Amino acid sequence: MGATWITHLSVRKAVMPRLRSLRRPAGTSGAVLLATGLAATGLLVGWPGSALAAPVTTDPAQAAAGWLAAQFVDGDGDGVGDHMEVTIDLNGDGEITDDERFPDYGLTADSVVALAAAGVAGEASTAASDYLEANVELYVGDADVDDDGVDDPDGEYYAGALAKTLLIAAVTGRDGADFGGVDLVSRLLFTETPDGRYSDVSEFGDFSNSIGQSLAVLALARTAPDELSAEAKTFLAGQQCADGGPQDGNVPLTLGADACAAEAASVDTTSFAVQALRAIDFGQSVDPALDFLLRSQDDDGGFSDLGVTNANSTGLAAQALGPGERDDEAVEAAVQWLLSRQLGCATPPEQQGAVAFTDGPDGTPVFDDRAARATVQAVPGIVGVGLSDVDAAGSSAAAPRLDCGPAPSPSPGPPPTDPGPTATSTPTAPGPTPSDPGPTAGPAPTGPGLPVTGTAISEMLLFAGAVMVLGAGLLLATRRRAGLHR
Ligand SMILES: [Ca+2]
Ligand SMILES: [Ca+2]
Ligand SMILES: [Ca+2]
Ligand SMILES: [Ca+2]
Repeated sequence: MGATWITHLSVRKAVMPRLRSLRRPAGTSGAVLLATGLAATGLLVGWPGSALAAPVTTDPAQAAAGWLAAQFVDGDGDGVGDHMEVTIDLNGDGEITDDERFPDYGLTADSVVALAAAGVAGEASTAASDYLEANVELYVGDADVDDDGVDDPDGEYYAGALAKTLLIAAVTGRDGADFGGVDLVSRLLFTETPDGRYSDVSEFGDFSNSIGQSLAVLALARTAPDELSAEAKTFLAGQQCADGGPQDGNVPLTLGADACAAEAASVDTTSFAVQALRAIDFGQSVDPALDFLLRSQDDDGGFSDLGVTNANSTGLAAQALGPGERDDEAVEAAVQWLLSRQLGCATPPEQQGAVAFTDGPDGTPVFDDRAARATVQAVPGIVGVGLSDVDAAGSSAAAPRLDCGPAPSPSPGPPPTDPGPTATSTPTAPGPTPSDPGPTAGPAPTGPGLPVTGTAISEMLLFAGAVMVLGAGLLLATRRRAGLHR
């Protein structure tokens, strides 16, 4: 399907910021909440027939990565899944047609990181990276508006997307200076302000945040360390709370926010920032940020953001705390929390291997539309590899599936009696349906696409309206609205 829905420049410019809004909080609980908006949409397409021949594994991280690869949709028609998709029921008829399916570039990139962390699914990783290259300007912005081969100052440069894509180039061993024909390094540097902030250059405003800053520092440290300015290092370090109080070491999502305010506490953002700061010499210690994370850990080993203990935050914190860095027991507890949320052999085949976002009301992992976004963050945490080190080199080609005995076959056979080897994954109840994530699952739709309190969902519905109407006034209102919570 590719970009057939974006054919005219004005339409592209209208839609691009919506996509940016969609991907912007990737890796945050906000993104997780967004994933709720994928309800009833077919993002989770189930296990493709070809995957039935996939090798099996008892390794939790590899099984989770294999599940992720199985969610990839085939965008270029070669029969190989290559990207994650977001679907939006624009006309509200309860069904998803082809023009209501959109690539989710940010989640696709996150998936590449997860596959690399697990060291499997090299074929899927290559397909996804090729897809990101082929569509790079739809994600990072079209800086060369007139397509004369020279970037234009009045083009679109999205700092966070440029940073994440450059990180993908590093992870996959591709040339960040020629990624799909785009010099990601020079474009990212173009967004740097004199004070060291990587800011969106866009006619729609600047929505850059601390996660993007962290990704930019990480990506440049890996690909072009000489281009990492002293200002950029100190700018990120300067986002931390340093008052010695309960939020000391916290890095808020919003740049320039009061980092010491209770409402600015963010396990997710701090976890990204720790990884970036650890990758550079910025003249200070990362200990305060690590201490903040350790103070934030729940008694059961999990981490929460926005009040919900979840696999995203726990996976990110596990990446940041890292094995052997500060507190092995804290890391091990976080990993165990993640493993106990992995869907095991007692669940339907299309769920096996996924890591649930959180628990349902009955205390068992709930499989819903947030699973993909949760799993991409959980895998590197389980493996114990961070964003400064994760590398796709040497990954095996195939995407394995969790070893649950004989694969399901069209002809009815004896039911599998072996519950499977993943002792840590023992959900026995099927849990609530995706349309009923339960009261502990955070903002969630009460029906297809209907938000309760999720701002990301509101954003999504506004996006949907914008796509349908493409009215300048509505777009402006959408933009303004979208900016309210970031
Ligand atoms: Ca393909
Ligand atoms: Ca529809
Ligand atoms: Ca262009
Ligand atoms: Ca140009």
